[in-house]
This record gives sequence, C-alpha cells and structure tokens, in this order.
Amino acid sequence: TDTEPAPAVRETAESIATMEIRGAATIASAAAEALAEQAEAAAAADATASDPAAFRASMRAAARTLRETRPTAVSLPNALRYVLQRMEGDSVDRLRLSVADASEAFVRQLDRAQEDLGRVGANRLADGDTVMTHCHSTDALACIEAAVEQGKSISAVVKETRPRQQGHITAEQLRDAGVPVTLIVDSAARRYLDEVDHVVVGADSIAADGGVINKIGTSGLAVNARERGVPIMTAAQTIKLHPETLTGHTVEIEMRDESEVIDAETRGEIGEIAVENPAFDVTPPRYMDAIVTEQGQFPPESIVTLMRELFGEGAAEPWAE
Ligand code: RUB
Repeated sequence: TDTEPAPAVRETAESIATMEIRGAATIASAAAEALAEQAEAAAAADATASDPAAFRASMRAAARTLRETRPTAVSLPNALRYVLQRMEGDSVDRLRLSVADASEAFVRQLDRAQEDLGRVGANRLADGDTVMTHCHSTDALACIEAAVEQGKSISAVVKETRPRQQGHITAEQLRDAGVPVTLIVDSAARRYLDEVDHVVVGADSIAADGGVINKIGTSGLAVNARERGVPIMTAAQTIKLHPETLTGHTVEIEMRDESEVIDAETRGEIGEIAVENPAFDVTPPRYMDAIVTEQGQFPPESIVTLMRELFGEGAAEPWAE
C-alpha cells in the first residue's frame, strides 16, 4: 500500500526489536534517521511523490512501525515526536526537506546533550575514584570519559548484566578509554560496593515522580548502594523524560523472550516451570542521589519542574492515524 514503510525503516525497526541497535539514546538517533530515510523514499515513490497528504500518511505509518519495536525507552517516541512536529510545507519536496533537517537537528542535539551532561556528571567524580556500572549506557559512559578527559584517574567495576551481558560492551569501551576494568557477575555487586566510590547508571525513561526506569537490576543495585553509603547517579539527557507520566501514566516494562534466560533443552530437563524476563525495573527516587542531565544535575524529586518546563501541558502523539 502507499503507506507501507520503506525497506530502510523496516530494517531499522527490526534491528531495534532484535537489539542489534539498543540503548535508549542510540535507538532514538536511529529512529530519527529512519524517518529521514522514509522521507527520501516517499519523495521518490509513485504513490507519494506528488501527494503531500499521502506523504504525511507514510511518515506517520513509518513512525508507528518504529514506535512498536520496544515499549520502555521514551527517547524513541520523543525522537519521533520531535521530527514529525517539525514536518511542514505544502509540497512533497518541502516536506521532505523539513524532515531531513529535523532529523539532523535531533541527532546533533542528542550528541551535544550527551557531551554537556558528561561534563556535569564528571564533576561528581574525583581523581582516584572507582565507579560501578550496570548495563551499557552511552550517557553514563560520557560522564566517566569526561572525568578521564579532565585528567582524573578512574577505575571501574563493571557488572556483566544478565541476561544480555551488555556489561561486556561497557568493559570494552572503558578499556578503550584507558580505564582499568574489573568485570563481575551481577550477584557480586554488593560485595564489591565496599571498594566503590560511585555508582553510575543510565536511564530508559525518567518518570515525573523521579522514578528511574533502567535495565533490570538497577533498583536492587541502588538499594544496596544506599545501604553501603555509596552515592548513585543516573546520567540521562532530557530526551529520557517521559511526558505521559506527568498525567499519572506508568511506564511499560518490556518483557522479553525466555530464551534469553534459559535454553530450551535445559528448560526441558528441569520440567514444568515458569520463566519471566523483564528487561527493566523502576528505582524509586529516594534511592537515587542525582539525575544528571545536559541542563545540570537534579535531585530526582525535583525533575518534575524541568519536565513541566519542557513539555508544558503534555504532548499529543503526532504519529496517530
Ligand atoms: C539499555 C539500558 C541503558 C539505557 C541508557 O537497555 O538499560 O542503561 O538505555 O542507555 P537495552 P543510553 O540494552 O535493553 O536497550 O545512555 O545509551 O541511552
């Protein structure tokens, strides 16, 4: 049909769903870029090339396809909203250009925000500090890398992060940045907190009450860190703020396939059991010391002020039919 998303969009959607493209910020830029590719394709396709309304409809359909891939990281719908709200013009050519410009501006701002928040987060780290990480967050790594660039010597204890072991990505990236890395299994985290000065994690979404939605295990880590007296920060650019939570909505936690947890053979040997695989959890604001954004650091309880400033009275979903 004329609103069928372009192959490039379907490819990006597939890569997000299978986690070849993963992490909230990376997903957001890939989605913005996919919309630009959709605009390119729609401006060249027979059904949409000379029909602005059909072009717009194809953009909304592409956004829906991208939106449906994973439910938890709000940076994805926020990216789609950013681009579609800037789509304007009464010819297909103008529309295409406006989408290309918005997509580029979005990616540029995302990179810039990450750099800026990196400097803010780095100020919380001192020379000689050991940090503990969970999962792989480009925002969290920006803080550690900025501290290293400031000339601070930082070491890292990296949690492997079952079941997908994103800790391996973190370990490699930190090692490349010259940070000495110790990799541990998730269950060893509390034992190693005694040797750690700071826990640094990312976020997929931040709720209006200051709750931090991030990789499963973050909330347990935060509770243990508090018990050990180790400060914990979330590095999250404002694209992670979840507008719908301003009106009381909760953030959907993605449940992933059991095959990530246990292979079919082992499961067969064990017998009749249930397996669940939630990908994220919610850390209550009282267990988080600071949310570090490109606009400065905030106590979690005050993030709602920033959200009201940025979103006003809430945002419609421009990809709706
Ligand atoms: C990734 C994850 C990351 C956040 C933040 O989960 O929980 O901590 O997405 O990442 P998954 P970033 O691997 O399931 O996508 O700071 O890069 O946006």
